[in-house]
Amino acid sequence: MPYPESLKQLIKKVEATRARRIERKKSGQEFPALKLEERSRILKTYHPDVKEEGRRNIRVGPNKGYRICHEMVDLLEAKSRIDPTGIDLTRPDYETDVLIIGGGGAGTAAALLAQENGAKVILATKLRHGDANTMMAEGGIQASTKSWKDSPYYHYLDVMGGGHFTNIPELVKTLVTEAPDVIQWLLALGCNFSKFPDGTLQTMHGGGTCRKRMHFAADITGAEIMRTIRDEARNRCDDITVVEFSPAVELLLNDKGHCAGAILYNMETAEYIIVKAKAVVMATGGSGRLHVQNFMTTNHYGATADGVVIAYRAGVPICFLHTIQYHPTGVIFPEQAEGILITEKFRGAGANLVNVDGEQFVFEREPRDVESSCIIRECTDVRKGVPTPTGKFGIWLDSPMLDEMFGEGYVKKEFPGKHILFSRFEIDIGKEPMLIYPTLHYQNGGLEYQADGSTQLPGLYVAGEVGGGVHGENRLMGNSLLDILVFGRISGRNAALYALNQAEEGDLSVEHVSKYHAELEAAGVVTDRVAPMLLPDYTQEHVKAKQWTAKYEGTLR
Ligand code: MEZ
Repeated sequence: MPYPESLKQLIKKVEATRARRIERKKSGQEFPALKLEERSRILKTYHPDVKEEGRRNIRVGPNKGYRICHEMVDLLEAKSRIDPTGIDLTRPDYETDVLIIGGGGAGTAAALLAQENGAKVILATKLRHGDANTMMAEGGIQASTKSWKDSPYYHYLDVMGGGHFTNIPELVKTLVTEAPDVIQWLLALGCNFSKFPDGTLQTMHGGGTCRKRMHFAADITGAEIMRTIRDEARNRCDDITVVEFSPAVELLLNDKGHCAGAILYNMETAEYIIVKAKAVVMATGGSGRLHVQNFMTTNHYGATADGVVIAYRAGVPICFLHTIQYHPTGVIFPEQAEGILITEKFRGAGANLVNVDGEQFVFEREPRDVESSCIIRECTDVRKGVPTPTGKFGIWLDSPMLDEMFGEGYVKKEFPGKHILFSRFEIDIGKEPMLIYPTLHYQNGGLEYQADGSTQLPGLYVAGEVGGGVHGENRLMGNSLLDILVFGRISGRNAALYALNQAEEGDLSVEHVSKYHAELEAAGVVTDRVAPMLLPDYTQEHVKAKQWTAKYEGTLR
């Protein structure tokens, strides 16, 4: 649906201020960035994380008493999908050196490095290989590859500043020092980053960066990275077996208390599959599909926190899950595209955010949590949001100013993904601005892990969004694609070395699940919910009210 007349009228106000805003930018006078104290005041008032009514204490497990969002607590206080007392673990369906749970960027990078270090690998994934947040990442990957004007030192300071200096320093150090090698690795595998005519890599700013170190492939960077490493993994099929449509529903421990595999659920046949492994890499990604506080999300269909749930049951502590990242610019209209990411690369290139009067109200490259909070404030207390035909409020992201600054066709060339998406609604984003609102984007926290990828549970390694600590309380753009590759590679390698040199054999067990159930009961948790949830349920109440099937038979509904 193109913009209706009411919005076209409002766009005129954006156009009326555009020349002035461009002029100001060209003269080097940016809209002033917020001071640290102002940032902190705005975050404390407007960021969704601070809503006390949105959170409660977990009553069980290693982080008992930790206060996080209801949606995550609901899952951590749910029962297993299986009856742990009724399973025969003596005859596994598969045996392998390293089991990787998750088929996105982190899992695939881990598979490659585990294989290179001599391991036989099974990669199990809930949907298809590559159906993951990596595939949907748009704007870029940070790395200080330009040593004449940048270094891991500046990158480190940016990551720590973005995370409000709460990040775990050792993880950050690993992230930034490994970053340039990751870019070289991707290039060697055939990843097509955007380059200048002389062949040097293009880089630009992201929110909260002091140097231009964002590498990108137009606005489909994640898809290009995923294509590259997935092809490579599939080409190593003698050693890497990919099992699709088979999410993990529990970890297996052995009688030494070490991680020793997982139970998978075959989504086609509804069978449970036992995989015995000498080491496991957890790479299940994030949790946007929990729609915390009813926020829309950029995340893929399977982002339901499965890895956090099953590792927590097995005793792995969590951290930083009290913070969730809302990406400032999600589509708020047209409603068919609601929640979809509009890359920060627009703001990195200089596109302003403007209110219903066409006025800029925030510097476009504030860190994400600050930028999102300013947008929420503008649409609520300030009452200068743009009313959408669906009864919501949004803010204009002035993409046409980029065509005016850098030449006609710039937006179409640099942002082909978004240009195509909006053209389906007969909106040319080189000529008309986009309507945005913050959208649930990233799970800042997750499972606790060390810089070598290991966790408190021997034999269990972590990589990517399922882990917490490296980004502290707020991740900066482009450090997620980096995180999945840095820690995917490290965890894959170390899981292989552990599997081949250290792992001890033992009888398989799911005793920890029985213990968890007992703990739930002792804590007085009454629930019929089971977790991991695997897929979100969007069935509306009026539809549920008419789902009258008395008894399900196989797949018949
Ligand atoms: O790291 C991200 O989340 C990212 C690159 C997103 C984007 O805005 O493009």
